[in-house]
Amino acid sequence: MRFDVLTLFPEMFDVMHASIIGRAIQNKIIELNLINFREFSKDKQKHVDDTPYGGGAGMVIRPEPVYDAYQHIVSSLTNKPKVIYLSPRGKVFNQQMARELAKEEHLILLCGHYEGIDQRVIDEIVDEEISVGDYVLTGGELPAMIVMDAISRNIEGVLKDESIEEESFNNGLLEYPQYTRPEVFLDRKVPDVLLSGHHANIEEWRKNKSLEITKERRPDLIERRKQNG
Ligand code: 4F9
Repeated sequence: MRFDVLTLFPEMFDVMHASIIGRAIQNKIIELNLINFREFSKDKQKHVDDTPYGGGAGMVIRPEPVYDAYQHIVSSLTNKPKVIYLSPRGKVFNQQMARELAKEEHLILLCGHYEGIDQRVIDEIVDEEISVGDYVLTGGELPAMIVMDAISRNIEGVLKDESIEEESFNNGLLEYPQYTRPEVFLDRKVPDVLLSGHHANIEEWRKNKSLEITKERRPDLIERRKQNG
């Protein structure tokens, strides 16, 4: 999978080189290209923003540097990659979207800052607008990293020891609790069934715990599971 990120703050993406995603980049399973669209400003002082038509607070990103950076990426390509704009107005991201997007071979992620990006370039180049939750951030960079992380761990070869099966949301329920040594910690004992070696009972206990925790904390996920069969 190739990710091209259009951003004014490419240095924020340094954290993508740590841990599991970092290993996937090193192993060439994931390619991460950071494009600072400020470099496409034709302004003497490399400005990319201007005051909003109609008035109001804050600044708006001008359409030309975003469009020129986009053209720089796609002009030499035969297959047009899907363009995702990270925005609180987008569809709220979930695991199903992460699995679907993991099937793409190339994605462009557009990160806004300030009060937003001129609507005309969004209308021209964006295929999908995605929100990572109902709160406003200072920019689309952290959402872009969340989306890339969630997509990447669904790509073959990205996870190794870390298992892709049997985790939160893979059966539409929250994960059951996990325990490791010691057997007793601060007077709290590991549930007996997990020490029993009785695999059918362990599986049953875990399934029940998943259901119990999901009913208590996320009843909406129980309803969604019913609708999705
Ligand atoms: C993007 C918030 C996606 C949530 C982008 C300010 C954003 C966001 N999900 N907030 N710029």
